[in-house]
Amino acid sequence: MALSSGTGSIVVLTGAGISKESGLSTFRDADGIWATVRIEDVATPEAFMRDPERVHAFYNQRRRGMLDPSIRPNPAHLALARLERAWPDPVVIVTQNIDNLHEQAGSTNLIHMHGELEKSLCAYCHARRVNRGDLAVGDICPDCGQLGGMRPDVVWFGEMPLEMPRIHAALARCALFISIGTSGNVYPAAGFVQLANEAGAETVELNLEPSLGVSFFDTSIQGRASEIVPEFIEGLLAG
Ligand code: BV8
Repeated sequence: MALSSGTGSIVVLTGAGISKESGLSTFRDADGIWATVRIEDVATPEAFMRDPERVHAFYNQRRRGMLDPSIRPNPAHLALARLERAWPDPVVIVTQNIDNLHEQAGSTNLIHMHGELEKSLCAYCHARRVNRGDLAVGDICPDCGQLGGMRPDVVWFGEMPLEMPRIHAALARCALFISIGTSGNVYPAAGFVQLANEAGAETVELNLEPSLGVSFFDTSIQGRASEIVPEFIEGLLAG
């Protein structure tokens, strides 16, 4: 088993809490995003059909915020990139986050199951492109030339998260599952710990406070990600 043997593949699930100390808001903390705007108004396909300008404004503001040079990876992101380089077996990060902080920290084996704010998606031809500017209703798709289909490449509620077969395959063979900075509110991500348990993996939660799924974890450590994640990873690498 990973914690004792120093081998075996690792799946890491991250949520908004890992990016909090980098300056990005979480969703369900008292000062979180859903405290000021409703999911139904900005994070569903129906919202986009009903009021695309409002949805574009919501994501354009978050994209500008994320791309501010002051928003940088914190020691938790950096510790995960070090784990990927130093661990003898595969380490994959499955992130619910749509920010680019894991990439900036140097992680490469990374799955953005809820999409990426730094990409656009055409609702007509499904082309994905890196996009760092504002998106608007009047945008024409550079790939198919159609008007009005450009959207942030983000998985909204009611839409299927990305790369689920790849995620399930990684969970089925992992020896260690680490969940960091997520409240365990949103499925299917919140159910991954149970799949890891079924695979016989050790399961660890590193979070500011116990998540809704804390009872499914073998170990739960509370604290700020920038402190407890590097500490945990150094302990893992020290064997
Ligand atoms: C799906 C992208 C099915 C957008 C997001 C009815 C109809 C349809 C579906 C459902 C339904 N009822 C339930 C569902 C399932 C639904 C769901 O789970 N709803 C919940 C609200 C009940 N899920 C879905 O809809 C998913 N799709 O089910 O599809 C399907 C089947 C077949 C075919 C087609 C479809 C899609 C879900 C994805 C939605 N998109 N994000 C965007 O970002 O704008 S989810 C959203 O919540 C966030 O993006 C984030 O990814 C996710 C989870 O939030 P967290 O990351 O956990 O953040 P949170 O604030 O909640 O928690 C932060 C934690 O960090 C806290 O615990 C805090 O204590 C901690 N913390 C804070 N500071 C620190 C810290 N920890 C450490 N250090 C710190 N410093």
